[in-house]
Parts: sequence; structure tokens; C-alpha cells
Amino acid sequence: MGQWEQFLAPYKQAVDELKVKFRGMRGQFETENQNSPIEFVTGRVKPLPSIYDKSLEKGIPFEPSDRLAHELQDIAGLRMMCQFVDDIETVVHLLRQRRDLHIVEEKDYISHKKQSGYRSYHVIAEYPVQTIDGEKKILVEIQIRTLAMNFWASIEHSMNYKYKGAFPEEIQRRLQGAAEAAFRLDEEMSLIRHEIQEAQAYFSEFKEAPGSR
Ligand code: 0O2
Repeated sequence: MGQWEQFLAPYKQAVDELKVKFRGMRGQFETENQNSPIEFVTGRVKPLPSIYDKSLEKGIPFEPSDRLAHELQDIAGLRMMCQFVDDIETVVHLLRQRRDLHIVEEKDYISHKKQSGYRSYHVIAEYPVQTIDGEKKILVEIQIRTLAMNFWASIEHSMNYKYKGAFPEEIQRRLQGAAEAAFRLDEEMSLIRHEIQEAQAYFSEFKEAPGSR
């Protein structure tokens, strides 16, 4: 097995385990007929070219090392998407209560959006994975955001890839405008949250009813 593959193996294990666990949280809300604050969960191990870019940016040697693992906090990344802005706080609260991970840092890019227009809540946590060589504590970054924030971030991320961060002024202005539009969309949806959730509960009951199709 290559050096990198070996280095990244516990990160892959953490991402796989946490995806199951976080999806399980959503499942539990469903089983208990409660509106889930979690809409869906994704996860990934940072691809090597991104690790390379980030290590260059941070001035860290590009080699499997404790330093790299410590300074790049998002080698293991999870994303939890919510329907409503208020759900984000609920999810963070649920994470704070968990005994299988230890939160070391929280970054609130919702109250303090980034210059780019980026909004999201980041939780950096230590998560122990059990390996054949014993327990290994690794850092995971959990990004919690609404569907609208996620839509904006995915688009901006791919544009960033194309323009390498140097957006033409017009595009940058439009992206910032789009971030504000996404924020207003979240606000509008929050105002009719009750009606939306009632309709969703009705819809899922209807879907489950025998002979409803
Ligand atoms: P990828 O490809 O998603 O992995 P810091 O040193 O704390 O100032 P750092 O270490 O970059 O900054 O951490 P930060 O900004 O808290 O979080 C990094 C991740 O958040 C990024 O990872 C993105 O996933 C996301 N992110 C942060 N800012 C933006 C932004 O302006 N636009 C978008 N689309 N995503 C953002 P990577 O490694 O940059 O990218």
C-alpha cells in the first residue's frame, strides 16, 4: 500500500463511519415522526490534488505527516444539509452532545460571512477510529449549512476552480449578489416554516399510506 493510501486510510474510515452515524440521526427523526433538522449528509476524503494545493497555500511540506494532519483540519470532511437556518443550531447542539466525538473548534461563517459571500457553520472535531494498531484520534471538519447555502457554495466552488480564485469583477459582484439572494431565500422559507413542515408531514404520511399509489 502506498504511503499516502496508508496515511489517508483512517480518514476514510472516519468519513465512512460518520456518514452512517449522521444519516442514522436523520433516520431516527423519521422513525419518531419528527421533522428532521438534517436533510442529507455527504462526506469525502480530501483528494490529493486539493491536499497539495492547501499544503502549498499554508507552507507545509506535501508529505504524510502529523503536521499536515494537524494543520489541514479538513482531510476528513462531512457536510450536513438543513432545510432551515434555525436547524443548523439544532444540529450543532446535537453534535455537542455526542460522546463519540470531541469538538475542538467552531467557526460561525453564518453570523460572520466570508468576504466571498460564503455562509456555513464549521465544527472541527476529534474523532477516534479503531484500527488494528489501536485507537487513532483524527480531526474531522463538519460543515453544516442550509440547502440554499450549499447551492451557492457548490457553484462558487466550481467557479473558483475555473478562475483559480481570481474572479473577474463582474462575476464576483454577481456571486456576492447571489449569496445575498440565497440568504433572503432562507429568510423567506423560515417565515413559512410551519406551513412547509405541516405540508411535508402530510405528504410523507400520504406516501406511506397503503394503496396511496
Ligand atoms: P474543498 O475543496 O471544499 O476541500 P483558515 O486557515 O481557518 O482561515 P481554512 O483552513 O481554509 O481557513 O478553513 P475554512 O475557511 O474554515 O474552511 C475551509 C473549507 O470551507 C474549504 O475547504 C471549503 O470547503 C469551505 N469554504 C471556505 N470558504 C469558502 C468560500 O469562500 N467558498 C466556498 N465555496 N467554500 C468555502 P477547501 O480546502 O478550500 O476546499
